[in-house]
Amino acid sequence: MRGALELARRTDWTVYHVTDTALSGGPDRVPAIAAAAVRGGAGAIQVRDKRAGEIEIARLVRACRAAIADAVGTEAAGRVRLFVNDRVDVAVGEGCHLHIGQDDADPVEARRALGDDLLLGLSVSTPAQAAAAVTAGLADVLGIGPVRATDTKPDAAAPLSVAGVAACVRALEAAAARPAAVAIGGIDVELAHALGPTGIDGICVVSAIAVAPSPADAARTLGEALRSGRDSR
Ligand code: TZP
Ligand code: MG
Repeated sequence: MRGALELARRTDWTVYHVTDTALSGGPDRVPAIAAAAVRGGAGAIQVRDKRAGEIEIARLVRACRAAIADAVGTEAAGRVRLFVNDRVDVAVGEGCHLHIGQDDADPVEARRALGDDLLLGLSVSTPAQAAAAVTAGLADVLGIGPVRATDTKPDAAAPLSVAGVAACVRALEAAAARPAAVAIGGIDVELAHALGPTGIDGICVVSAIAVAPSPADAARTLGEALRSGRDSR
């Protein structure tokens, strides 16, 4: 098994925060919010900014990495997976993990550029796409969504609902080396709890953390909600 898939297994995906520069109030706020999310238990952070160029995104990645290490220390920070959205160049340049959508970089090219040890995340919106991702064997973590419609990504695919997420997770179950799976899109505390029984490894959120009065408390509460939902199954 390649190193990245092993790394995915050693990752706490329970809460995964995707940054949003505009929602956060500007690029200077992004690292502090990412660090607070980690203090609240987030095990993965993705730097996502559709408007910024390569240099600005690389700067954001470095600033988030530094803020996380400051917040929790280098040892705990080493357990946090830092991703960049879409930008193969930044992932390779900064040595961070990469998340791509169905219409972004070619996963074969992305996998080749990342090598065996950096994680490749891939968005899937249907059980068929989830099954195809397993067959292709390139992704280490799948972002399954949107669970429900969200203003954060108005052009997202049709909402899956909790039942659709469960169907995507089932599509992964037959695989010997299955990627990790996180649900995304419109997730708040209530929906996090409802997703617990689907068998999902984690929830991926933008606004529920980025605009919360306390991003750390929001991350903590979301994690508790998913875990309590798992226990209730
Ligand atoms: N991909 C599918 S939905 C989404 C992305 C990036 C946005 C999720 O944002 P929010 O604010 O957590 O609903
Ligand atoms: Mg994309």
